[in-house]
Amino acid sequence: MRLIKKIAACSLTAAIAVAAAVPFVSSATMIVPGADPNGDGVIDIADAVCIYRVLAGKYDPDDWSKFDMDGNGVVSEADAYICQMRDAGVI
Ligand SMILES: [Ca+2]
Ligand SMILES: [Ca+2]
Repeated sequence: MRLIKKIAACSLTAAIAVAAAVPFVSSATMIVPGADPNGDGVIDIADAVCIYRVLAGKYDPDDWSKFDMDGNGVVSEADAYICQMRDAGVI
């Protein structure tokens, strides 16, 4: 009985981990074409820094679409996270 509980707990943990990872992978792999905050043709950590500068109010861009990496219509930390993931080679 105790072994069954452990197996069930492990299975539940694995299912939760997969469910938590799927939204990040699916949204992070879908970078909108043309989205490139600093416009240098490469998505890297410098783009994440640009997004954080915008979010901090240090920079007011003319074209917000370049900063919306996932194309959800909102520029947020998630867009900076996508740049960091690309820079790290995860996506
Ligand atoms: Ca760039
Ligand atoms: Ca976005």
